[in-house]
Amino acid sequence: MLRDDIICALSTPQGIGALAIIRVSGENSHATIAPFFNSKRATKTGYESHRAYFGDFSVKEEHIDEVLITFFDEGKSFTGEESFEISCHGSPYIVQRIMECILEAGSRLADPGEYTMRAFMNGRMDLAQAEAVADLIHAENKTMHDVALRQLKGGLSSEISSFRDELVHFASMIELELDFSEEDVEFASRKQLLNMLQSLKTNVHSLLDSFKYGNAIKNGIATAILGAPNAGKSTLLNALLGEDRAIVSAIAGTTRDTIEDTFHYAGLTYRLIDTAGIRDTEDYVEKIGIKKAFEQAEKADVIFYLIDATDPEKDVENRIKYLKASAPQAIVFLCINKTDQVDTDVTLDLFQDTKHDFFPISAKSKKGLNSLLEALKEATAWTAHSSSQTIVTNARHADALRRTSLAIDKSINAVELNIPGDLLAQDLRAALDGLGEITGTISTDDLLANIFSKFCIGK
Ligand SMILES: Nc1nc2c(ncn2[C@@H]2O[C@H](COP(=O)(O)OP(=O)(O)OP(=O)(O)O)[C@@H](O)[C@H]2O)c(=O)[nH]1
Ligand SMILES: [Mg+2]
Repeated sequence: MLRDDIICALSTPQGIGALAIIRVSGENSHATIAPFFNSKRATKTGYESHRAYFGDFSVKEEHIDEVLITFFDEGKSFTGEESFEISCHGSPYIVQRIMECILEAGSRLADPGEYTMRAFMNGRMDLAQAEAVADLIHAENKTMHDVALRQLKGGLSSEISSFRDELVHFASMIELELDFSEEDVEFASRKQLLNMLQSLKTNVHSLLDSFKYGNAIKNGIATAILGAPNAGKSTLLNALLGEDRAIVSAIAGTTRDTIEDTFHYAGLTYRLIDTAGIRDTEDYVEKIGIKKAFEQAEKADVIFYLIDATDPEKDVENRIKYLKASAPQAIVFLCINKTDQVDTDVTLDLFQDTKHDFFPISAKSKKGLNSLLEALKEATAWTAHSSSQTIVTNARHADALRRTSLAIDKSINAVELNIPGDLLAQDLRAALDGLGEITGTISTDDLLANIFSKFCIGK
């Protein structure tokens, strides 16, 4: 899969900017700029690794730009190959002309993620670290940034490797026993193996458990806004986002489809989901919207249930009971909206009997939203983690850990039941394979293509 040709790409965003960076990587790649780059210092010393050279980039008589080029020797670069970065002025015309020259001189456009894939193939990083590069670029909040950086520095990889090392030791002993099967020898103590498997099981489970946090950190904490039509759900969505994302109107049944957007608060990301107002209706489209609202509730981590203080529902207690039964995983916040329109004392009295905590708010005037958000922050503090803890954020890793965990259970079973070594060896191998998939010790071309195709071009 690894090709040894020279690749180039614009690594900074397209469009006008102060500067642009073009990356070139591959064996003997410096030859592609030899006809165009004229630098006084490079003429005297040649190119040294990790040094920047200032000079003119020209094609025959056409002076294209003044550029700064940084060189990296083979074995010392991000990709592990000889490579360099051209820093030029951020004009689309200049970028296009420089790229044309390098392409004509014998390189080709890089595929998405090809630099990182080369870094992986050349052993500069493992697969979990390569995936962390994409996570780091896409990190939208401090927590996600911390987790991605930790993974990039090998946090997850070193834990997985230490699990593998222990397993490899026992797996090879059991396989050795198979070679001497006639002689009834036991190279691996079953007691020690069992202890190791039990502790591995605990460790794998704790990593798997962290995926719940990891998923919330990466994709946002699913926060559904539900309630009767006209309760002010879309107004609340807009107020929290600070923009007119959803249509607001006094007509009940305005929102039909679900509307999602991300919202950041106190270093955490929430995926706010506005839904169709819940009521009995014969309208076909509205019915579909209401069904979708319940589906969102069933998947939500948090539900804001809005009640219109000017027109409260009669059977609030039952509604909340029903909601909590259909979405037992969710934390429900009862929000009494439009309190700007009513005497607050009367409202509080009205809902005092609900036996639930509730938040008097006005989505329109944004009154009470701070208290609601502070309560939200506290209720979702489970997504906070200690910086020393490794967190799994990638569904692919979680899937591999799940398979590893199954194989460990089978191995424990095999040891306890004193099952023949060949079957035990097979289960231990399966556990090793699951772990190996995470760091890429075991990978297929399809898997790699799938992972790296999601990267940006130039990374
Ligand atoms: N006075 C006041 N009016 C509000 C408040 N929140 C919403 N409204 C008004 O209530 C009406 C309905 O608001 P929406 O946000 O469209 O309500 P919704 O719950 O999304 O309604 P559907 O999409 O039909 O289910 C609009 O006229 C809003 O301006 C509030 O806090 N105070
Ligand atoms: Mg609406």
